[in-house]
Amino acid sequence: MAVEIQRTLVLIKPDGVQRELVGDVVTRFERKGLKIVGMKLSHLSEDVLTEHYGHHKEKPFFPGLVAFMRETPVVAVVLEGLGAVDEVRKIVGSTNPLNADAGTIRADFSMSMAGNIVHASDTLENAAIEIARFFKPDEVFSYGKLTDKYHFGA
Ligand code: FUP
Repeated sequence: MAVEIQRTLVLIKPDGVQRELVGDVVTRFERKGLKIVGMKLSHLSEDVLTEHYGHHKEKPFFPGLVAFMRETPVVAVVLEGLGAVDEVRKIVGSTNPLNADAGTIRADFSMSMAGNIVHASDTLENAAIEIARFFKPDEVFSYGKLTDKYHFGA
């Protein structure tokens, strides 16, 4: 089956912002060939975080997770490209940086499960939900790149 062009959501979390890793993180996605179609700083509310991390609501680490995510604004990014959801998850690495493959963002920049630098959507369905959670429709853009015509395998 041909790989389709997808959009996915990334959040550079407060540890990434505080450790001045925003540029390094964004560079990894750009170097891969993913297109930035949305990007902004956002200070997340408790309500938005409770929705975003709803699958962890009953876990003991949930209050700490919400407090951590509100320490500073996060950088929210929408990335577009062939198979973007899985490609971005590969670049990000496993949730626990100690288990993440070398070369991934989480393995290379962190040793902390709580402070694992980035969030990335895990499925195409969740990507659509999460993009709509953090971006208004007119904050996500469509535009051409010189390299668009070299999407071999599409
Ligand atoms: P991921 O999809 O890789 O971001 O992983 P999860 O949605 O399972 O986890 C979201 C965040 O909850 C993690 F990035 C960090 C935090 N978390 C913990 O602090 N402890 C855990 O045991 C699991 C998750």
